[in-house]
Amino acid sequence: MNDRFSEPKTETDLLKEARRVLQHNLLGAFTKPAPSLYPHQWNWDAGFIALGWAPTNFKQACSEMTALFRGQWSNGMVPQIVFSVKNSGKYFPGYRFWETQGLPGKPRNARTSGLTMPAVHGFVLQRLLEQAPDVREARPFFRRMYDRVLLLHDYLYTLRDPHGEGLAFICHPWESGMDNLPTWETVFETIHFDPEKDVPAYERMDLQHVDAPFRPRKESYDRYIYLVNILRKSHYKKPELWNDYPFKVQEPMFNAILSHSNEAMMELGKWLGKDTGQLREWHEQTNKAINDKLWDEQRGVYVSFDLVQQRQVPVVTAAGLMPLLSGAPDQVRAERLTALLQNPKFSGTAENPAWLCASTALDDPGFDPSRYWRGPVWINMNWMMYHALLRYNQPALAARLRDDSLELVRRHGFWEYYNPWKKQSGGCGTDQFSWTAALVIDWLRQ
Ligand code: 2M8
Repeated sequence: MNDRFSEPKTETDLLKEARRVLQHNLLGAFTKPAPSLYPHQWNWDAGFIALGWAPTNFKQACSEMTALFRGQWSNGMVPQIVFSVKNSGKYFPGYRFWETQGLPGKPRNARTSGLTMPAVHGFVLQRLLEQAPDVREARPFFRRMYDRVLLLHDYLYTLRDPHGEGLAFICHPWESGMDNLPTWETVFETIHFDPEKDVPAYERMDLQHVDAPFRPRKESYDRYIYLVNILRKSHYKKPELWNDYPFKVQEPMFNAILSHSNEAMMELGKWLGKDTGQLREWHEQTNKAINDKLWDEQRGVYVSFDLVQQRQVPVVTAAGLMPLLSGAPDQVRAERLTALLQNPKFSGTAENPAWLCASTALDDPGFDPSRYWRGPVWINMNWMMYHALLRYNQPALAARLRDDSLELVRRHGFWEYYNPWKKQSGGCGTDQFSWTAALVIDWLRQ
């Protein structure tokens, strides 16, 4: 926790500081997520970071996307991490641990991990196009990126959706971007492995930068590494690998982001004179499948579906509201979701109020206000939820998400995440966090 700033900040101060954070984390072609904890390029971070550069340095915004897609595999997968050669050895699991080197289909000129992340790229591109200083000059960039993103979506709809349901599965908590949700704990209740025998020796580096109570526990890291080990041992071969693979989850936010990116790509495609029929089909199919398979009527929220156990995972998280982003819920469901956001599960009580929006419901048994993804507020989640609520004509609630986010940053600085309780409020994880800065910039430009 840190309360470095005691003076109230104006929007101009905030903007200046936010730009300074991005500049500080800039590594040339891309911007790292944070000074020490994350010294490489991360997938969805790159998308959010591009939005932060767009108003002042459009070239750098494009460069973030180009650098990330240099890591795209020939099957379309865009990796979770594209490693910086200069920063080798500063993060675990580093490039060597993944054993992706020399694999067929992996790019020759980029070092990558072997997983993917939420496909934010389509909607990021659409927002970049709106800000292009010279649309004609930028056209070749958008044309290239359009093809790349289409290839990524095709990968997700084929290799990650073997039964053509319209829902892509994730094969690792890291793919959700929300690595430490209690949801994964529930999924792992039925995955049995021996940490001594089935997990290779490893040494974490995150705890050199952030205190242990803010980061995942050892049991969670053992699970992460157990899954990576299965993937790397089979050389990331798909789809045969998936037959007995233990972790296959259809997650609502991952699919809502994909679905929303399909819509955004349709707009981009029209502008480029492309046939966008496939994107429309994907968008409609995914929204329908999110409703048919991931809605939990009792809780009034969307939840993950465990494909191995063939059952829903009844854990209430902020990700369960995110189908609002792609327009999936009908009016009745949308009202239940917005009511949930305003009830004690996310808003707290008059005696103990909360900032919006806790990553895990405040009353979930796995909730922890300062541990990574177990409860803290994340600015990228709030930013997506803000846009989702505007889509459903909820300007006041959307404004609350924006105002809470800006207030947290104003009070505490550009942290990775924040304690959701107003009475304990403070920043957690790493400071000088790029997407926090980038999305503050995006909000303040509007
Ligand atoms: C966090 O994840 C990485 C692994 O990918 C880690 O903890 O080492 C997550 O918050 C993820 O969503 C984010 O993209 C990444 C970099 O900011 O950090």
